Amino acid sequence: MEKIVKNLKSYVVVMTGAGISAESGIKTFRDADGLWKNYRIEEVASPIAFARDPELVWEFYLMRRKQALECKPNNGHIALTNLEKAVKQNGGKFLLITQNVDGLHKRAGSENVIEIHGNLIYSRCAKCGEIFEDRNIYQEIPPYHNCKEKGMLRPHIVWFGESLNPEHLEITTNALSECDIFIVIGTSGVVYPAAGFVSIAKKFGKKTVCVNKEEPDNIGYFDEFYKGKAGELLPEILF
Ligand code: BV8
Repeated sequence: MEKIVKNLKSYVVVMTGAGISAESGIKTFRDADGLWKNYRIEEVASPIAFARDPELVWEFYLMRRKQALECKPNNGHIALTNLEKAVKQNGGKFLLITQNVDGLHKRAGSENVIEIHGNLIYSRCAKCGEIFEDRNIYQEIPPYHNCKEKGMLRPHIVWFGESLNPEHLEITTNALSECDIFIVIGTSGVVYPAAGFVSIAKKFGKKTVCVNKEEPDNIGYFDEFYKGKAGELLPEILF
């Protein structure tokens, strides 16, 4: 089968979404049985929702934190770890941008990863701002920080209406301007600014490739589209 990355001495940038974790048993957002079927986004994934009902928001995120800790990386995650190793061994460069908050890429061994929407196993103090690794499945919610201001803890997640980390955006824009190929895997192409990264890559004249179970919303920006499941396709077609 034709390979996506034909020259390993390239600068390869990959972006993933919830679809790459589906075969690990983690629900996506917008598929038929997706997360947003049981919860309205506005009720659980925005600062207003958190101010209005911190218990409901913590319930939602602790359910996902527990699930993420119980799940394992699948062949799709592992194929990307292997691609990163092969590219680096051949003098190429590699960056993995993920919208996912489940931490599975790092657990699969990916090294150069930026988690642009945060990570479920980190919490942040709403008062002192400290961000720390937190695997607790709290019984008492919302939890409070042990700092002197006793701030309420929140998930270290980028919610709707919140800006992404400017450093992540700078790394992403630089990578899209310098890379040879931009591969987008397992995302519906609905949420911005992430869904707009492929149009930036196109503006810089880069090769753009999509691997997805179905056509994403922004399919028009891709030079190549491989339809199927990441866990099955990636080990065969990446390199
Ligand atoms: C921002 C954390 C500037 C939460 C997420 C009005 C007010 C404010 C903002 C907006 C607004 N209107 C629009 C916006 C911008 C908004 C946005 O884009 N909204 C959308 C809904 C239109 N964006 C933002 O708010 C962003 N911030 O713009 O800041 C700003 C500031 C103030 C005011 C205005 C603007 C912040 C966006 C980040 C939101 N946080 N996550 C959480 O995770 O709990 S987004 C959430 O969606 C997840 O991170 C997820 O990763 C992301 C994208 O979803 P996907 O990963 O694509 O998942 P999905 O289920 O949709 O698709 C899965 C795909 O996989 C499918 O195509 C399926 O076919 C495929 N698939 C399934 N199985 C497989 C597979 N493919 C391969 N193999 C398989 N096995």
